[in-house]
Amino acid sequence: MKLDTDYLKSELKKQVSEQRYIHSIGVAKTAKELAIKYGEDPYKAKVAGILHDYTKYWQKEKMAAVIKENCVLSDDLLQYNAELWHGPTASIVIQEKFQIKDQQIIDAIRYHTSGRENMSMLEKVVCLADYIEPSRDFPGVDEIRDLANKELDTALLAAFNSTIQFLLDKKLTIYPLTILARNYLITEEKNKK
Ligand code: DGI
Ligand code: FE
Ligand code: FE
Repeated sequence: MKLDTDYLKSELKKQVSEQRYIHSIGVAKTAKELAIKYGEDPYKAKVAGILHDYTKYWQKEKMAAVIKENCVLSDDLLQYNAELWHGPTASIVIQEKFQIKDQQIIDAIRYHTSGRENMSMLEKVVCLADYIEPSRDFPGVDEIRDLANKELDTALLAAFNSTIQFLLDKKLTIYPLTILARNYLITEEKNKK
């Protein structure tokens, strides 16, 4: 059964700021376009895009409770930056709230911030769309937008490099999955040659 995406949007609107709502609609649109380009399901990309930041403004305590209650989520998350908590918690909350059972959509939401090794095509398009949707504006975003139309993996690698550089500059910890995601893409690229 397909969910009405206008309904999902109206529910998202109750959870986030106006700016975050616009961002999420942008991610949904960009993820759908990338999905079409790279042979993934555009509906799944749109749903994951709309809902990926659903819990972004939840209190830390509320997200921590979701992480502790759900053993599918690794509790090492709690030792890292709370910015990382909203993807995994959203992936849990939306299952009950919207009766979403599609594991690909759930994982695309769960890993949209950190990435991981061996990401599925849906995970890749949602993660990349999150970086390059139209309202995003940071140094280098246009280069990543150009790359996204030619080489998905190269664009995603550039996005992870940019995040890791940002974290290094700010002297913040780096979540291990982000490092593993980057290593994996580099190794894949070398193996292709
Ligand atoms: O939720 P968004 O703002 O749309 O984007 P996002 O889900 O990619 O969250 C990005 C924030 O998470 C960004 O400010 C960097 C921060 N962050 C903190 N620690 C890490 C991290 N991002 C990654 N990938 N890895 C980390 O270790
Ligand atoms: Fe996010
Ligand atoms: Fe986002």
